[in-house]
Amino acid sequence: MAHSPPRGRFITLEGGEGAGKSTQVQILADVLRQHGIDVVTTREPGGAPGADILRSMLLSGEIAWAPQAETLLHFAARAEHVAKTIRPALARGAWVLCDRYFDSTLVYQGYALGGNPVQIETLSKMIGMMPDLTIILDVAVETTQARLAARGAAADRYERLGAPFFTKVRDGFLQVAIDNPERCVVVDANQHLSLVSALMFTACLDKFVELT
Ligand code: T5A
Repeated sequence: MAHSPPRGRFITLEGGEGAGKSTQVQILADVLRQHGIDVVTTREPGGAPGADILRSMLLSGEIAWAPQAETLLHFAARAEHVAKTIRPALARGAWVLCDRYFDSTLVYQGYALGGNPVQIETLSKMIGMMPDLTIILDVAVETTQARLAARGAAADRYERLGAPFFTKVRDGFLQVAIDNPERCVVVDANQHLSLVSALMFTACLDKFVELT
């Protein structure tokens, strides 16, 4: 009798701008591949063709979205991403590393921009794809600003909101970790890249017996 492959693992990386998520997703993917794991890396908003179209609509700043419209667009992109990329990858046994997921909507559109957290939690439940592990890269606001300045690229809609906004975002992610201790690990991301990578892999070792 044919057996279906075991469901893969779903790991999300969260944190403010410049925390190092995109950099660390690639490093962790390489480490997991060295352990023989099939890894898919992806990001939000985006991660599927339709979701990428919504990403540019959200980040360009061309339209000042009504707050509820902005929240719903993030969830529309997420629904597409889960259906077209995340769920199929997990079903074939791959591990999915996702740069931002629904905690970002709770923190940005909820805590930092004043949206209703209960409604956002309801939408997250509707999506119904819970991460096995969420690593929150915590950086000081000064670190965020220094890294964005060093990168020198044009600021997107959220980066333009500045230090008071970054503070709310940082506090919001720390609150998410307090509220969800079973799936969240906070890593101090002010440190050297290699130390951050090592702490992230330790979090994976602690969570997933198949790595030990
Ligand atoms: N958003 C997203 C919402 O409002 N709601 C949502 O539901 C979702 C999903 C996405 C924006 O959308 C918002 C949040 C965001 O504002 P994005 O361009 O994808 O936009 O933005 P970010 O995800 O924030 O990506 P960033 O590139 O800004 O930050 P990362 O990925 O955390 O950082 P990274 O890896 O690009 O690193 C930034 C710089 O710092 C250096 C890197 O080399 C790079 O130059 N760096 C370090 N330097 C020293 N020491 C370290 N430890 C370092 N780690 C990285």
